[in-house]
Amino acid sequence: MSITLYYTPMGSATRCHWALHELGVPFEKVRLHFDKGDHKKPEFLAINPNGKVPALVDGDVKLFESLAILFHLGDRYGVSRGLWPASGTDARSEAYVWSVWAMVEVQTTVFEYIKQGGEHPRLSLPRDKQHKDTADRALATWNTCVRMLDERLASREYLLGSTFSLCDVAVASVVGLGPMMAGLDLDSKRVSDWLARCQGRPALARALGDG
Ligand SMILES: N[C@@H](CCC(=O)N[C@@H](CS)C(=O)NCC(=O)O)C(=O)O
Repeated sequence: MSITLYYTPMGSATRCHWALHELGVPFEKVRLHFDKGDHKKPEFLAINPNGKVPALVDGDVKLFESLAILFHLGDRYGVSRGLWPASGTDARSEAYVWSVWAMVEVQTTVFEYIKQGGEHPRLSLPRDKQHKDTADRALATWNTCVRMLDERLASREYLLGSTFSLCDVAVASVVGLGPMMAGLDLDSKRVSDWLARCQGRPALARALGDG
């Protein structure tokens, strides 16, 4: 069965790219070029009708949405490799909770902060259109998210216990955006240390190097 990842470097596809290297499964990569409109061409829209990267073809199944791809990779290849909890276990349910939380709560908060309080050339509103109250609320939510992670990591080295899993890929790939794209502080040594452990994984370096 062959796996093909459609990607651009340094974006939502990176978490899937990272996960594939963690799993050590063979895969092909197809890099898309936004400036050439590759992501809106009919041959790519036949794989991802949403016209965005990442997309993944695994045998007969065509997938999009980076988190759904991560779940698929965990289910299909991660359990036997100790990188994803077995189906039906409490740990599997917790993996869903933290991964979805990162994508829905944390990522939305980071992008809201960038839009309303940041200086990103493409993602921030012009200064005179930004709402300070909204930016302040996003900052408060960010700090709550960091506190939640701090508590979760108080008794565990990684999100699901003593070993790294694809749940850490999902959450670290989002939490890392706060400091990197929005200049948000990680006001917890425990969380910064966990993020550094995740970001120091050779599989991530390989994914970034491949890009
Ligand atoms: N929720 C999607 C977001 C995908 C996404 O926004 N990808 C960006 C690159 S990071 C993209 O393809 N942008 C092209 C476009 O919006 O036209 C996911 O997690 O896969």
